[in-house]
Amino acid sequence: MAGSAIKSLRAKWRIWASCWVTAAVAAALLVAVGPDSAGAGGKRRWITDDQGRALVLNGLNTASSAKSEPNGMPWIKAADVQREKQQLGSNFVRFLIQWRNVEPRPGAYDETYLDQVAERVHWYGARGYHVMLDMHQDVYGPKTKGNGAPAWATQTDGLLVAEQDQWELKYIEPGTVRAFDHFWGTRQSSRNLRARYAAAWAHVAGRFRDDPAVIGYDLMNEPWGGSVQGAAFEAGPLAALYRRTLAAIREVDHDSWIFVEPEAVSTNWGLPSGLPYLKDPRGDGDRARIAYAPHVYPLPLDLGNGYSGDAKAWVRRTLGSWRTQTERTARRLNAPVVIGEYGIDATLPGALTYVAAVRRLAEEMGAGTAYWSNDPGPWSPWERTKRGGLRATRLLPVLDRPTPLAIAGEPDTYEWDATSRTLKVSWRGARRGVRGGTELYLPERHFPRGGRVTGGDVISWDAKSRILVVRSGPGKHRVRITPVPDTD
Ligand code: 9MR
Repeated sequence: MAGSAIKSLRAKWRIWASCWVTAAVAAALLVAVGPDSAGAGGKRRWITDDQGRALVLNGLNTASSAKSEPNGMPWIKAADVQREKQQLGSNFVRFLIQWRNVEPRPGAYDETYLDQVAERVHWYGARGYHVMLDMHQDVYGPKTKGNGAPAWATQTDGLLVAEQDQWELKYIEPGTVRAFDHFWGTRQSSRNLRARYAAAWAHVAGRFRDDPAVIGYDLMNEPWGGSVQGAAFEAGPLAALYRRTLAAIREVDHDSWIFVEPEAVSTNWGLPSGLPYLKDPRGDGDRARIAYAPHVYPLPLDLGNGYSGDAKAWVRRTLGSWRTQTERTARRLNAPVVIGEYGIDATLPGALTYVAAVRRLAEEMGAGTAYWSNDPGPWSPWERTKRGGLRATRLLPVLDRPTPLAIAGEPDTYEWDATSRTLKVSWRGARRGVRGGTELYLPERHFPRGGRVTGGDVISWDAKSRILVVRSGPGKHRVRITPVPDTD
């Protein structure tokens, strides 16, 4: 593209972005979203495994490629899941599904599609992964030059969607705005698409409720309000859809986690969310299983910058405000946090430092992470070779980071300190309700001869999976793991 065209595109994007920042800040100031502590017990919540251990979910999104495949399947084979397990030690995947594939005709669910999803879920489950099913959409659906919603659920009233070089700009095309308005019911419409959406989710939940690999459901990727925006959207039609879908899912699945996202534009950039407390029909407080799954994409990176030069300080500030806002919303929702997406073109200057910074932020927040995405290319830990194979990119070693995966008790802090090459983990062991030890992933690149533990007892070490299990029990635990030196 010619330089001037890029400039004008950037200018357009900047104008849109700055309008958004202003509008969202104003909305946040003007609209009361309720006290931060509504429904919250104050302490951080954790997603737990079947042994009652706090999970530190860590993995990738699978996969952007699924969006454009007619059958909705991602590019992976079982061997790719195996490769990921070996090379990254992940225990989590955000797996993309789409409404258009689940319900190709109104009320008719495609069981063949769900079987194929189940087969892939099994590839992960067999390797110890927890799978979050993400009902993905970008720009509503294929009929609005996006992906997600079926054609039968897309009503544009003849309004157009022009192609855009920056794909996010299609969100403000008239046809897209209209399709969302019809979906949210903010225009007069004869059909209730939200009821269909909730029913489709209940069908999916009915199909996966007994699958131990599936940890829960991400109700909608990056919601967009159409012509109703900001807190008016999040506390209005979005919360209403979440409540309806929650109720429908809980009719069939009492226990899976339900992940909710805020409106993406604005919150991805560190601005406040107006999402209100959502009551889980299974109970309040520690009974509730609603998790908060926002994305983080600082605006300067959206504009094509790397994590360098002037943009770096801006991105750093964005990460700070993103954390403040995310923790605020999570407290309001009484929800643990999983960063459903973070990512960058890893060939940009400073990109690797940025990815490490987000991982560090997640450690500080006690948040899970799913990197966007596993699709081979410049954003990914893998790229295609000329002969069609896969090889690691510069990003892979950054994502392959020492981390606890499951903590047998109430986590206090954990951190990979790259400078001192120490994994530090502290927690309070529980008297009852938690079984097993604390599981730590020690990648070969940092711990070639395994880990030396101070402050705790080793239960087991598996050099193949690189999992070290440390004993827990009532009381405070503070362990440090350093690489076993060559001379030992
Ligand atoms: O990386 C994806 C890009 O290749 C697609 O063109 C685009 C539109 O489908 O989606 C990108 O992925 C986005 C994801 O779906 C939602 N969050 C932001 C991701 C990166 O832009």
